[in-house]
Amino acid sequence: MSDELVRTSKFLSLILRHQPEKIGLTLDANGWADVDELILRANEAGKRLNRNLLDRIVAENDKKRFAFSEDGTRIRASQGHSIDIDLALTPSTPPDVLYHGTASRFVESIRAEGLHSGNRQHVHLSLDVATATMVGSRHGKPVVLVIRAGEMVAAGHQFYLSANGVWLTELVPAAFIDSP
Ligand code: HQG
Repeated sequence: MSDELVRTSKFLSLILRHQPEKIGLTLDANGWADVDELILRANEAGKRLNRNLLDRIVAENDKKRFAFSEDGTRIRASQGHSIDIDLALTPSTPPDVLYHGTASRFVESIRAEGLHSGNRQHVHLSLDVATATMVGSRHGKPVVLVIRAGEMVAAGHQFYLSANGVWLTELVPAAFIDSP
């Protein structure tokens, strides 16, 4: 992705996941923004944005962070929100084991308290160790925790698969976490 696409993608993450009010935008209950309104408000706030840029970001974004509605008139972030919206995902059955990448300095606290979602709506879990390692590196020296997702399902926990392949759950009690 070009520098402009990366910059615009970061701007969209801020607006569509955390602070739509920063440009006077309102998301609907499921986190969707009207595309025309988003472009208008962004331009009013001095940010270059148009339909072509949005099309390229949705198609080329490395993690497919954003998706259009079926009719193409609305756009939302597929996961990662701190604001209270309902992605309206259907619970699905995860593989028996998922992974969570974190930083080594958090491990002791996670062992004691389990994983909580912090500012976000969900705990984010990865399908493979490589992805989890990249997620953990964002915070420091990466450590990959093994999450016994199958046992969590048996114990009544719900899991959701975001449109861009991230597994989400509300919290992970310490009893279901294996750490190195
Ligand atoms: C940690 C990126 C201490 C948790 C990624 C993590 C992901 C605890 C941090 C998505 C804890 C929260 C989300 C406890 C959790 N004690 N630390 N009890 N419970 N933590 O950024 O999962 O690029 O909110 O381990 O790819 O790192 O934004 O979550 O280190 O999918 O699209 O608290 O963000 O996607 O950090 O990342 P975050 P995350 P995007």
